[in-house]
Amino acid sequence: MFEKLKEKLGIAKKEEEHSGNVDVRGTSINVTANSRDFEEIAANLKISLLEADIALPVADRISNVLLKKLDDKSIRLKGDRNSVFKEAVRETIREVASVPPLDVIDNASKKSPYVIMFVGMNGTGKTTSIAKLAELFRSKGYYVVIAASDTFRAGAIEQIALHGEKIGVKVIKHQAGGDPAAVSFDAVKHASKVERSVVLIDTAGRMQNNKNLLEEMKKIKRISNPDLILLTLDALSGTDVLSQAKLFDEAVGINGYIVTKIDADAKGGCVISLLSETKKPILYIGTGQTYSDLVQFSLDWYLNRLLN
Ligand SMILES: Nc1nc2c(ncn2[C@@H]2O[C@H](COP(=O)(O)OP(=O)(O)O)[C@@H](O)[C@H]2O)c(=O)[nH]1
Ligand SMILES: [Mg+2]
Repeated sequence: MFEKLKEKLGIAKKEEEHSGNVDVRGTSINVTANSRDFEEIAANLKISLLEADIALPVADRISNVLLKKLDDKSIRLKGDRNSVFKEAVRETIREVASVPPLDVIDNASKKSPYVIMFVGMNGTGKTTSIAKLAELFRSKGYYVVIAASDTFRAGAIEQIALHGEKIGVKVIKHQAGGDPAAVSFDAVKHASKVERSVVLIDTAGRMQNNKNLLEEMKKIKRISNPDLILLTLDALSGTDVLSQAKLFDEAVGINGYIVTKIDADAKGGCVISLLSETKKPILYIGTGQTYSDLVQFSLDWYLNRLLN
C-alpha cells in the first residue's frame, strides 16, 4: 500500500542518496543555495502528488507549505536529507489535512438506536462496508439492525441478507422495487425496542445525474432521521472522489467518509485531497474484502504508511 506514492515522493530512496548537497550540518550553511534546491524539491513533490491522484489545488497547497517549511528549517538542518524531507512532508500534510476525528463507536454508545445511513455510487463498497461495521458493532455488544434499503436491485437485498446471516445480525427487508424509506422506517422501529442498538441503512448506488434517485435518498433521510450519513468512496476513482463528495453533500449532507479499496493498488492520494478540500473526517479505510479488512482512520496511521 502507498508504495507508489512513497516512490514518487522520493522518500523510499537508498541511504547513499541522502548525502547530497543538502547534507548540511550545524548552522553554517548557504541558505540561498539550499533555497533553490528546496524549490526544486517542492516542484518535484507537486508533480509527484499529482501523479498520486492528489487534486491540483491540494498539491499546490502542499508544495507551497513544504517550501516554506524547508526554508524555515534550512538554518537548523541536521542529519540526512531524507529524514529532514520526510519530517517536513509529515508536518506539511498534518497542517493541510488535519480534521477533527469522529469516533462512531463512541457516539453510538450515547444514543440508541444510533442510526447510520450509507450513501455512495454503485460499486464503491457501501454494502461491504456495512457488513464490516455490522461485525464490528456486533463484536462490541451492540444489537445491529441492517436496513436493506437498496431495493433497486433484487440482488442487492440478497447480498445484504446473506451478510446478515453470516455475521448473525438482523436484516430488515422488503421486496425488490419497494419503498427504500419504508424499509429504513421499519428498521429504526425494530431497533427502538432494543437497548444499545445500531441501525445501518444500505442504499442504492446513485447515478451522479439521476435526480429521482437523489430525491429518494432525501426521503430516506427524512423518514429515518439518521444520526450520521457516511459516504463510501472508492480510492481507485482518484480525484473523482471530490466531485462525488460534493454531489452527495449537496444532496443529503455528509458527516464523513469511508474510503474503500486502498489495498487494490490505489495510490492513496485521494485521502489527502478529501481531508484538505472538504475538512470532513474519514472514519474508516477498507483494506480488503473480508469483514476484518477495516481500519479506523487516523492521519498518523496514514502518515506512517506513507512515510515509513
Ligand atoms: N479489495 C477491496 N474490495 C472491496 C473493498 N470494499 C468493497 N470491495 C469490493 O467492491 C465490490 C463492490 O462492493 P459493494 O459493497 O457491493 O458496493 P456497493 O455497490 O457500494 O454496495 C465488491 O466486489 C466488494 O467485495 C475493499 O476495501 N477492498
Ligand atoms: Mg450495495
